[in-house]
Amino acid sequence: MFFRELEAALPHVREALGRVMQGHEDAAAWDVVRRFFHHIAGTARSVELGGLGAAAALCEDLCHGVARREVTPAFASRGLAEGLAAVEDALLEAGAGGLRAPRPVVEGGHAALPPEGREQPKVLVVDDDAFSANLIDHCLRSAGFASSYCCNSDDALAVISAELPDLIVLDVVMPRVDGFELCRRVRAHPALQYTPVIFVTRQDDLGQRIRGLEVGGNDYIAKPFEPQELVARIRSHLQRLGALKDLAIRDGLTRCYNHKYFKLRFEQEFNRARRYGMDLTLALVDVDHFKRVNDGHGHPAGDAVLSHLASLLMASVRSTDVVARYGGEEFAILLVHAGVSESQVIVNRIRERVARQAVSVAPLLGTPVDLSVTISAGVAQLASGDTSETLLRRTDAALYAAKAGGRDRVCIGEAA
Ligand code: GH3
Ligand code: MG
Ligand code: MG
Repeated sequence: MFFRELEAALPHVREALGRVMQGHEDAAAWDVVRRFFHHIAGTARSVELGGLGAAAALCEDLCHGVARREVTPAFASRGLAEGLAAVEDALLEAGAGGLRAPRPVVEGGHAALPPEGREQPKVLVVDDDAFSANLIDHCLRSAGFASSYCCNSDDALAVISAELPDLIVLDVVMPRVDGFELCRRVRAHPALQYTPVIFVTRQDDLGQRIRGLEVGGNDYIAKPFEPQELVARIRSHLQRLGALKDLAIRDGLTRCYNHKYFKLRFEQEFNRARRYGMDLTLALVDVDHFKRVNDGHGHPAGDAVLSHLASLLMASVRSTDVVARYGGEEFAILLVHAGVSESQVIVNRIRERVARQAVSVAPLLGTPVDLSVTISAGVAQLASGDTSETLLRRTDAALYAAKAGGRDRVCIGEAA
């Protein structure tokens, strides 16, 4: 339906655009063009053509820009002609590929919408030209980012420090504090050292691009920019940053969270459970006689056992629970919204699985061996008198009791 409507409107729009391109001061023609792009901007997202929607929104902005005398009709009509060509391409593609399943024009244009419950990446645009800032902002919002912009580079650092965006788009040429200087200041801020910065430079200005990299910028995009390219570059930088952040909080061998991150989350979850009166249970899991595995089969075999155990732990709890490598062969599990009795059941089930499932370890030379290990665990629930230290201590004491009691068992921490 959407495509048929567009197809029907195309001849009128082509004609109207032809008139405005020839320099006619024709308000009715401008209106036809503006309404056409307005319609696409509003509807394209819902038919999985988010990229086309973003491009149409830019075209609509161009029409407004002409009406407000912020851009010349000649400048705007070139952009509009490109916008129209994009619509025609989408129609051709829809005709070839079937009207029901159009492909997004901007790669991942629709997929860019954040999954439920996940926060949209925050992007801040700094550009002294309000029109340009608005255009970029609009384009980023259409692609699913939480974008905002700032037109005064004097205020920008304060805004950036307060907002701590995930990525910054910086115009180069700005009065007083230019983009390069601003980038230098951003990099000097401890919380912003790794925040990707993308410069908006003049076309073909190699000097600007090089300076941008020298002052700590990560990338550049030339003006007039291609929305699809800007969105693709931003997405790629954010992905890389996400991978980097993940690397910093995970243990290299087992891929579960590391001790440092566990401590942080433990405090957060402890405070949250306290504030909202929710259940929270901590479990500490330790491999029994692990030294024997290393001594008997070598360190790499021990590593394989730890890796396998971590996967089993992560697969056995809810995605909101936190599994971390607490020490060498000791793991911590934070069971959120869970009391001690259900946690005991969960941890005991894990214990049974570990004891049942041998890990097949393949040495470089020779035949694979099946290694069986057992685990001991201590489990304790947050009680009213607890601090995070006492909860940890009670859990540790329960683990000690499990070891002392003969291993391969789960013990409950004594009441606080
Ligand atoms: P218990 O049942 O009392 O816990 O005995 P255990 O042998 O498991 O405990 P102990 O603390 O005596 O030994 C733990 C061993 O774990 C010693 C250490 O070399 C080994 N270990 C720690 N980290 C790693 C690791 O990353 N890989 C391997 N392969 N071994 C590790
Ligand atoms: Mg051990
Ligand atoms: Mg140990």
